[in-house]
Amino acid sequence: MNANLQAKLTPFNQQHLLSFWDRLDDAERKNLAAQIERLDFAAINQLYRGRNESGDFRELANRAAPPPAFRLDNSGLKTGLGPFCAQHPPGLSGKMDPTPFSRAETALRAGEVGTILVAGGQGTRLGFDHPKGMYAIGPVSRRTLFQIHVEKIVAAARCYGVKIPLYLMTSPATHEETIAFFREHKNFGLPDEDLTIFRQGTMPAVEEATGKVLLEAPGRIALSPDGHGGMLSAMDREGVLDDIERRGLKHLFYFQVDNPLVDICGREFLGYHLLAGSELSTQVICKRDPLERVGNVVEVDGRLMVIEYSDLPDDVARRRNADGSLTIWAGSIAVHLFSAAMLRRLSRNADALPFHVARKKVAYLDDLGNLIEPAVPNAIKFERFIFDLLPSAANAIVVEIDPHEGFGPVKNAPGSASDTPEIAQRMMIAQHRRWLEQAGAQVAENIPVEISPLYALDAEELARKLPRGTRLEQATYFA
Ligand code: UD2
Repeated sequence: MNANLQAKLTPFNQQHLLSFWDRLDDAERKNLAAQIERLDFAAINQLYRGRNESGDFRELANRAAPPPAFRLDNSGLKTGLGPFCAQHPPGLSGKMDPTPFSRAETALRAGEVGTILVAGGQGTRLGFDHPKGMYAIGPVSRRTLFQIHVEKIVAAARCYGVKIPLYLMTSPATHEETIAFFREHKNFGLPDEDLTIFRQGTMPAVEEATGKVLLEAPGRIALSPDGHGGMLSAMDREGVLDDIERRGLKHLFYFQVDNPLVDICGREFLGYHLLAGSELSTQVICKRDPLERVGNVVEVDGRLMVIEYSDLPDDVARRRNADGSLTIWAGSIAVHLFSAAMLRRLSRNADALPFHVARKKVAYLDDLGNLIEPAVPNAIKFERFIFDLLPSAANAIVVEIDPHEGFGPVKNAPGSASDTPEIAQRMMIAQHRRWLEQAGAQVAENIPVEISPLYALDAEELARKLPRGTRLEQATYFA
């Protein structure tokens, strides 16, 4: 028995982690010892003790007001949006105003913009046994989510004549396979020096009834990713923030791996972010269903925050205004712009992001060493969410987008009721059909069409490129 480890564990009643020590070979002992050394058991115990205190969301939701936002109908420009309002008197049409576009283009041309893709999730709901980014989603091309995202970045870099780096976050479960996939495909055209794949941290799962850290094998603690909020400390630890500073990047466009429609570095969103002097901007959609599985952006006591869909009481979610619209309407699609300076500042503040508690089924070894597959949630996992930076950000803004132009999440297995690959593909086809028709093409009914960003990044570029009189009679992929 290892006395040092025993001494570390005893004050926190976690000695059971060494129950099978005598059965382990040297390599297993070394691994287990390293896992134990890395854990802060005092902090874990504290989180466990506070597991029922993490926020009274009903009370919070009752105080929540809809956030000021740039609405699609332009109404939002009237509301308090910091310095932006001083420059843009009420009534000015945001959609028609060229200023956000030109501000965005200036920042892009100056090489001030980088991208962050979070891809540490395990994609269990999709029923796909690889990193989700490897899922083939292109309706005609069968391109993967990773390829589609990277092509948008490569195309934008080419368009503005700059480097746009990608910082891609993985977890232990997705890291090696993601690296191998990018290597195999030559990074889909992104230069090596512009791609950083970094790994997020982990947290142990603890038994809900006792607070004991669970073993998943005799020599291995059950660890899971620490949530996409783990990005902040991982960027610091892995030198990503240093790289951002070295390159002089000022703004980071953040997105999730599961949304093939995301408008990466889109000029309107970036332009509003810049004009508002915002440290953290958030894209939202007007929720189509009160219980839609998106975070709810609200204002509480004058500060913006997100109440996750799973935390918002149903009756509060269903509240409506006199005109029938949802009171809590702004659904976060997890697309943000962060100022680099804010990320650096908050990465040094250990409490910037609280842990959320999730009750999950976690397979574990019992005292006798049998692997138990629980039928009901038995364990607590701790996760940080990146959107919890919102209340700490200066001049934060909210920008509404049309979901047809930027949100087609791939979450659930084919055939499910919502957020499936088929639905996302239909949306991709519909968007590209609209672009083609706007550019004057005739597209036969019911044929799939798809456009690589390397061919045209948006409807405008397509209109410039597409030969006049284009008629499409069969499935077509513009590469
Ligand atoms: C997320 C948002 C939700 C809404 C929705 C839009 C959270 C908690 N909720 O819901 O508010 O915006 O997306 O589609 O984010 N990930 C990591 N590491 C982790 C966990 C997740 O990188 O430890 C990544 C994951 O690979 C994915 C993204 O974060 O790209 C979202 O994760 P999710 O699928 O668990 O979140 P979801 O769909 O419940």
